[in-house]
Amino acid sequence: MQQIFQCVSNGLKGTLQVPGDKSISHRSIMFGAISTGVTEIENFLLGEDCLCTISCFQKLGVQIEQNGTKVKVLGTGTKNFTYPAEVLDVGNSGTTIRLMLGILAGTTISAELIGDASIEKRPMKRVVEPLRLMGAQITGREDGNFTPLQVKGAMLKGIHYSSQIASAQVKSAILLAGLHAEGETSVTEPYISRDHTERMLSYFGGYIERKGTTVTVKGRQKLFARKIFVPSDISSAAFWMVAGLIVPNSHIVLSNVGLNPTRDGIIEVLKNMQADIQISDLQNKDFEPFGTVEVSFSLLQATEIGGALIPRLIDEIPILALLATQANGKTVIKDAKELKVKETNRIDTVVKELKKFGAHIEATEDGMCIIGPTPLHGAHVQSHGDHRIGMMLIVASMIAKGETVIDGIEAISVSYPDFLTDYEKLKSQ
Ligand code: SPQ
Repeated sequence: MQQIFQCVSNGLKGTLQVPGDKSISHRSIMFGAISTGVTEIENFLLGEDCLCTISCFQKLGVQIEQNGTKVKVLGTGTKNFTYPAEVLDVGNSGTTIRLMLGILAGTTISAELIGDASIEKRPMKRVVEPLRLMGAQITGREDGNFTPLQVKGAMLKGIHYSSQIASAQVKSAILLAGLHAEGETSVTEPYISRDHTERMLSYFGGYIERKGTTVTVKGRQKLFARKIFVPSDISSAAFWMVAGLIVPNSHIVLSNVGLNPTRDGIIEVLKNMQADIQISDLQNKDFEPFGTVEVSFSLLQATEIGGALIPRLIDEIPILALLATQANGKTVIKDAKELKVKETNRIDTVVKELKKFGAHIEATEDGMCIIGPTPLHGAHVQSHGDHRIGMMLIVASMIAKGETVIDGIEAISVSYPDFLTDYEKLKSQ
């Protein structure tokens, strides 16, 4: 689907609560399904990715009731999963397929997992390999690196796994499998990736231990249903943080934004760039911190982003690249090779599409360099089917002089179906 956008003439103003966190929403269904009792979820993300997670667990016989953003999971544990009559289709969601492989590996169920054209290209060996070391039986295209994948439940044993990449999906798949394995399972990563799985596991009554970058779980644990409030997704809020900073005359307040320290790298970067950003009303309800984020139009300085910061803001790099086009000086983003295996190769798609607006941006081996500030002009661009590229392009259109035509706008429904409605609200206040 194609849509035409004009630049914003009078600033963006107002208060928004962006939808629930995608990573936490997925995990709330998964933990609800593998524990015993009724898990009641509030502010669940109704994005396509999370709806795929619901549908996959329903196909495994788990009862899930949905009423708007309130969801109930009637958990009876993995022992009561039933053989799915159909393949499990994860759509566009890397989190769904990788974490489900971990969950299914130690059950008595056999299932086939498939996804869309983007999922078909995303590497699965990163989870299949450690799961096989635990005894998992997984087959698939190119020795199990690509979908379709078949998993046949097996007896698992705990391992210690040292991961070469800081990936929450790799870590979570192994830990989830570890819950149904004999003995202890631990994962060490080069830097700490998002820790939602660890937090939720202990919130559901499980035992988990962290020492530095190593996390350990005990096998054969029992988990118990809980009430969950899903904070707003910082990765979705990021688009409005950047819009508020680069669209002249803007002031945006974002409420209940998840501020988990393993996800809040963007706040640190924005402060380094001298952005006018304030955090208030910090709360620590249940197991995930959240608060209010307020931004105003700012004159920004270039920065360098790399190392341990990368996993803390990996999904925000497309929108940070746009922000860097408006900052004074050369911004360097490095150590971010992981961008190449997301919904698209996000180094290539970001650089290619921002160049069309007139940005001075070049790809590097492990990231990109951006020189600013550069006035952008309207362009004919495309999302490449990647939700984060689609939303970044809409924000670019807000400051691009003239008309911007965006192809593939429907991709945004993966994580933020109401993005354009929220845009209208901020324009009209
Ligand atoms: O779920 P999916 O498709 O992998 O989604 C993305 C995204 O931009 O929404 C990545 F493309 O987020 C990942 C994130 O990059 C979600 C995630 C999680 O919930 O555990 C972890 C990160 O991926 P990884 O590979 O670093 O573990």
